[in-house]
Amino acid sequence: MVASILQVESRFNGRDTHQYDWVFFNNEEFTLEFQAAITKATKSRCFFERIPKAHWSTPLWVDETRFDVGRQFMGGIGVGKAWLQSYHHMCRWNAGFFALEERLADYDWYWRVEPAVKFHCDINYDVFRFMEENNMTYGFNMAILDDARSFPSLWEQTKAFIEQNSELVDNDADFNWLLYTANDEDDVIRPHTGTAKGSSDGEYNNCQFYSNFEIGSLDFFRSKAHMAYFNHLDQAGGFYYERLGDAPVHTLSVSLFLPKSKVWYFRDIGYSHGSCEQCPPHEDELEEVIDSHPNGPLPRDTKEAEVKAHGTQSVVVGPFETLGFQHRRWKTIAQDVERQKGIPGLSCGCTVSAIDNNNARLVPYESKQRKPSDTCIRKFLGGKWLARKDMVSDINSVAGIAAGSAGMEYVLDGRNMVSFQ
Ligand SMILES: Nc1nc2c(ncn2[C@@H]2O[C@H](COP(=O)(O)OP(=O)(O)O)[C@@H](O)[C@H]2O)c(=O)[nH]1
Ligand SMILES: [Mg+2]
Repeated sequence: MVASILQVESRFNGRDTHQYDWVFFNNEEFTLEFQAAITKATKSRCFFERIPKAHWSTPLWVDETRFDVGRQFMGGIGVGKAWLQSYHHMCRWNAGFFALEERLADYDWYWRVEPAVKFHCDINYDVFRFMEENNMTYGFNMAILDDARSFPSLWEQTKAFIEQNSELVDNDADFNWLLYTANDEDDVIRPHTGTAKGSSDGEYNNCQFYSNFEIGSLDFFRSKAHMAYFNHLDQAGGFYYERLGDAPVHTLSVSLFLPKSKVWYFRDIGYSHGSCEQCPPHEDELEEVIDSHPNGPLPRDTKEAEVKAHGTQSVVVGPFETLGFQHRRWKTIAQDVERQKGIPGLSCGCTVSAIDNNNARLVPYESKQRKPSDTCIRKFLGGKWLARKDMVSDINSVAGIAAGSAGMEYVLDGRNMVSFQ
C-alpha cells in the first residue's frame, strides 16, 4: 500500500494545491505498524476505518452451504479467487456498501487506490476538479472483458430490475456498447439468436470498466438508483452463489443510470494493476511526431494543429474524425495543465500501449464465452475507433487471446497524441 501511496503522492496528490485526504478501509483493525507506515508516506490527513460487520458478512438470506458448494465449484473451474470467502465480501462491499460508510459521508468524490498498483505518469491537473467542472460522474481508465462464469445470472437479474424499475433508467442511457452484436460469432455458452448482422440480440457482452482504478461521484453510488440495483442483486445472493464482481456491477449501473456523456475515459493516467497496464501517449512520442514532421521540427505554438495534421497523414484515413464529443474535453485538461504551469506532455515511466492492450487478459482460455469482435474500449469509444485494417487473427483464437488486441489491426491504436482529438 505504501508503494501505491508514494506514487499517487509524487504524481498527483503531493502538490500544495491538492493534498486530498486518504481513507483506508479494513474488515479488521489496522495495526499500529500499518498506520505509522502510511502516515509517514503522505502529508495529507489519513483515516483508518473499520468496516461494519453488516457490510462484511454473509447476509441472513444466503444459504451458507450453497455458498460453500458454489465456491468449491467455481474454484475448481478456475474462476479467479472465487473460492475465497473474503473475496466475495470484498466484491460486495466495493459494489455497494463502500459509498455508505460513515467516514465518506462528507466527501463528494473518491478515487479508488489499490495496494501494489503503479501510476506511471505525472497527473498535471486536478482530476476531481476536472470531473466536477465537466459535469462528469464516473471515470475509468481500462475497459476490458470479464470472466462470464463469475456472474452467470447478472444479466438476467439486471433485465428483471430494469423491467420493474424502468423509471430509474436514464433517458439518455446508452447501453449499446455492452450488448453483443450479430457479428460476435464464437457463441459457445448461448445459442446464437440469429439476429441480423450489425444488430444486437440484447445480451450482455461481458465488457466492464476495470474498477480497481476509478474516480467517481459518491453521490451517484449513494443514489436511489444505484442502491436499488445493488440491493436487487444482493437479495438474489449473486455476490455469494456466484462471484459478481464490483466491476461489472459498477459498469452496468453507470451505463443504466447515467448518460454516457458523464462517463470519462482517463486515457492520460498511466496505470497498471497485475497484468493489466495502460500507458498513454506522452512527451517523448509527441516530440518524435513533431521532429519527424516532413517540414522539420515545428515551432512550439503550432504544435497542436500540426501534430493533428501529421496524424491525419500517417493514418491514411482521409480527414481525421474527432473521437467524439466527450474527448473534446482533452482541451480542458490541456488548459488546466497550462494554468498550472506544467508541461503539456506527460512525464511517464512506461512504454506507450495501444488502447486495447488488456482486453482479454482476465478471461482464461477455458472460459468459452462469446467475445465481442471489437475490444471493449473501442466499443465504448465507437466511431473511428472501430475501423479495422485487416483481420490478422481472430480475437477468440489462443493467439488472439494471448496477444490481447494484437490479433486485430485497427486503423487507430491510440499510441499517438491524436487519440485526444
Ligand atoms: N480488508 C480486506 N480487503 C481485502 C480482502 N480481500 C481483498 N481485499 C482488498 O480488495 C482489493 C481487491 O483485492 P485483490 O485480491 O487485489 O483482487 P483482484 O485485483 O480483483 O484480483 C484490494 O484492495 C485488496 O487489498 C479482505 O479479506 N479484507
Ligand atoms: Mg488487485
